Amino acid sequence: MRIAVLGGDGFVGWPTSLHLSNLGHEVHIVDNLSRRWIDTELGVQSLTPMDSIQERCRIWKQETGNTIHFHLLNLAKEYERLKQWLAEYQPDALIHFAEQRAAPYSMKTDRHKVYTVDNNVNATHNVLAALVETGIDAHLVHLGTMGVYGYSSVGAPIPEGYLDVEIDTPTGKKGMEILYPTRPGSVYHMTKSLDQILFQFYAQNDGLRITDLHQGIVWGTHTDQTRRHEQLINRFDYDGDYGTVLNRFLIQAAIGYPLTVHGTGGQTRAFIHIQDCVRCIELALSDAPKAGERVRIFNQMTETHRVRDLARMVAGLAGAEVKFLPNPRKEADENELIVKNDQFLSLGLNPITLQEGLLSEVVEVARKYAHRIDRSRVPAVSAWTKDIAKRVDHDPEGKKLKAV
Ligand code: USQ
Repeated sequence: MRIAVLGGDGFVGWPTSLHLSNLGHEVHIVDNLSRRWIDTELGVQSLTPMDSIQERCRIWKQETGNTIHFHLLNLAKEYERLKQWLAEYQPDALIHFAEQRAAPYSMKTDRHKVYTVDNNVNATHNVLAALVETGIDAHLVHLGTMGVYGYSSVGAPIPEGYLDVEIDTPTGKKGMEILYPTRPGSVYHMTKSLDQILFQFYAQNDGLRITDLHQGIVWGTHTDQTRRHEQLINRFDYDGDYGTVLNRFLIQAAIGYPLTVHGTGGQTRAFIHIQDCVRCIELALSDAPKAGERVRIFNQMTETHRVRDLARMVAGLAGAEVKFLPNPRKEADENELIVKNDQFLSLGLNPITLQEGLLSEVVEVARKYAHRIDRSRVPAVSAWTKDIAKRVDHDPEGKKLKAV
């Protein structure tokens, strides 16, 4: 297949591009390199040293003989160029990662909220409108998030995207299937909820073939393909905005920094290893919906864990101290979470669960590149409201925090 990986320079986009290229697909990365610019804005860098996208593609060619093409294009701002690109390359499938993906970054200031909505919603809508206009019958696979469901304890498993409900009508009860009600917990998660409505409309109105993957929190850094050469290494975020919880704990343990548990650490979340992410995308591609079919929604996660349990586990593994901090987010202190993921299991996913070997691998990578870490960038300083900002003012090492 000819596959466009939109956002193929990012944390999941890059290993996905390698995985699909390794399977023999013709891969085209379309990216505006915004994630690299955001690092510059924040004054942080990936824990791992990343080469330019062009150099990464050159090393891949040298290693495997396969070409990954790179196209510099801003999907949210360059609609006409996007249309021309689609008409010229006629992809069979598009994987859409091209969105600002950090909840704390999206809550930093009003400017960051506006940027996240502008970038994410426009990118998605531009892709949909351009597919209709060019008449290209490509399968669109979108990276959504488990966070669209929200994190209140419902006491029942979260289904894969749709909920069967019964409504009262004058002639009696009527069964209906609806999109599971969204309850986003950040502006970033809200954009993914909006994406769902855009998908529903374009599938129903224009027969676009769309799969939405509601992904959990990704952990790990390497996949089989990024391990092949030092210069194919994946990016690895540790800072308070882009680092995600389990990877942050592992990195913190590696550098002797107290593990930063927000609140009581009672938040239960869904997780998936990065190797399984790329496998899930392969599986989703192999099972495309037909025109006229409703949007196919998969829960792309393999297990759930409570944040404080993860902290205890990492502390035990790597000998670290755990600190319970004022929570910079507005979220439930404690929640239960049961999630269905039957569709990927039935397609053949054999989940990688939290294993000591893979956890230790992350700690090893963090130790190797520890000299690149700026400890002052570890605390999470983006507060969800102005009131919360007043409470979150010291880092776990007792230093006064300054928002960047
Ligand atoms: N947390 C801590 N300490 C930390 C960092 C986070 O206790 O140092 C807590 C947070 O308060 C939150 C939980 O861990 O309760 C998860 O935070 P996270 O930063 O790991 O994940 P989140 O902000 O939800 O976002 C990440 C990705 C996003 C993806 C989402 C999947 O950045 O792109 O969509 O995970 S999910 O969480 O399932 O919605």
